[in-house]
Amino acid sequence: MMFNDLETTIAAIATPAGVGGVAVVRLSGPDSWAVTKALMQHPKRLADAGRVVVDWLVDTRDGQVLDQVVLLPFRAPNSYTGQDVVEIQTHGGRALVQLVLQRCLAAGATLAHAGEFTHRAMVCGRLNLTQTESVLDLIHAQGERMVKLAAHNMHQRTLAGLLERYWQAIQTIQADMVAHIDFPDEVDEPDRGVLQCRLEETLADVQVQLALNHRSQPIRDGLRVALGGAPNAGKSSLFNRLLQSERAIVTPQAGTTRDTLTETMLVAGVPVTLVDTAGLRTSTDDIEQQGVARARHAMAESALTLIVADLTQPVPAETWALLEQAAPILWVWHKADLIDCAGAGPAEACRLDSRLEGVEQCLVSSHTGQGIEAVLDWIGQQLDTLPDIGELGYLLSQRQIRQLEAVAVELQGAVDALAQPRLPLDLATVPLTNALLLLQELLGRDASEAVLDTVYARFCVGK
Ligand SMILES: Nc1nc2c(ncn2[C@@H]2O[C@H](COP(=O)(O)OP(=O)(O)OP(=O)(O)O)[C@@H](O)[C@H]2O)c(=O)[nH]1
Ligand SMILES: [Mg+2]
Repeated sequence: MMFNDLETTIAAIATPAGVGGVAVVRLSGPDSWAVTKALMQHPKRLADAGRVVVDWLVDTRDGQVLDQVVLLPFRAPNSYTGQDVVEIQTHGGRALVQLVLQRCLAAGATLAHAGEFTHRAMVCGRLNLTQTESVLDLIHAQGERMVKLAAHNMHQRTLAGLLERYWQAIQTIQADMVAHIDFPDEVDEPDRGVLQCRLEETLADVQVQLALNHRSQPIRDGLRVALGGAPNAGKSSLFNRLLQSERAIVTPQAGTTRDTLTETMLVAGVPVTLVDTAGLRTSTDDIEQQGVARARHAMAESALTLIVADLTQPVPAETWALLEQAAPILWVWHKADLIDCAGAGPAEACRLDSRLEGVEQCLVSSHTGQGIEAVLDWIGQQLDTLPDIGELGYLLSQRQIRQLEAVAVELQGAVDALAQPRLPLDLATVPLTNALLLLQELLGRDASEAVLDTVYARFCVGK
């Protein structure tokens, strides 16, 4: 992506489209103050950085006022981008904020590309690449846990610190090798065994981080929890009760839910996507067959499964078969409000069934709300196994994970080369150089255009 050069003053709407209390047009670049002044009724009021100004903006074409606005002026380098910046807070109307932006462009500003403000912050040294990426994570965070991790990284540069440590360790090892390769007469050949050990230590550290990050992805992407069971077991009712919303259709007719339905809620600060599915049974109806196939697929894909069984009915074979799943299971004895009714008998017997040995079970009624907390607690317990901020530091994105995996492959290559005494030392330095380049890219030093493009492509205009 071609960003404007830093001498160009850029402008964009920084708030989402729509009607709201306030909208923000942001300007960055050497002329941001001048552009703003051109629109102000009392331009002299914009005199000091950091002093909030209230004024009217005027449409220069007809002299009519546009809005009473709040102006936040910043002087370089003390701003988000590191340049002169003005943030114009208008009232949050779709047409109004567009008009203010248009007038800024007419007064000399250029429309910013997506992510261009943050890109400038990086170019001007206000943020490094890993902080830039956590700005993005913060904006896209769906739950409290991800918000805290992203903010922690912006604040503490945790990821940069970690990558820097790897970089230093690898660089020192490589330097020891190169010293001997370049000056064989003056520098003794370093002990290959010792070098190998040192590299293995760094490699192990990288692998621990990768494993930790793979395990923690639900904090970023959410956890899928499928509800499965027989038709009429009350899956959709439970789905609605957990979401506290009448999202799914519920009827006394077996086979009501056909397609899978998904909805996301937060549990312990982590996004949890509930998946309601069609009741499992053999059917000649083509639509229902497809629904059942989708239900099975949804359960196979989910991280957790809630098996819903109507406790007034015998448990059908298809429901028992769900116990074969690999994902952790909670067996929900449903319709607990009917427990005293005549039909409760079969379930009593089933509860003692040896097939349920070691399976967590709970008694739930979606009608009365009984046991709903227990279901949420169980999901919460599964989330307790996710590492906390102290252990994790920062949650890598998929791009960063792929890059760090490539670092691990290069380190393994160097370890393997060192393990073969007959191979010249030079051969072990090649993968180390590759590993250093990969780390440099992650840190945003010498980051290629392509890498920056992937990062900034996810930004919105105005950030
Ligand atoms: N007494 C009682 N009835 C319930 C409860 N939950 C659901 N029902 C009833 O059971 C019937 C089926 O409920 P649904 O939620 O549609 O069941 P489902 O498992 O989604 O059914 P399908 O979509 O057909 O697979 C409805 O008449 C509900 O009112 C409950 O906790 N107690
Ligand atoms: Mg249903």
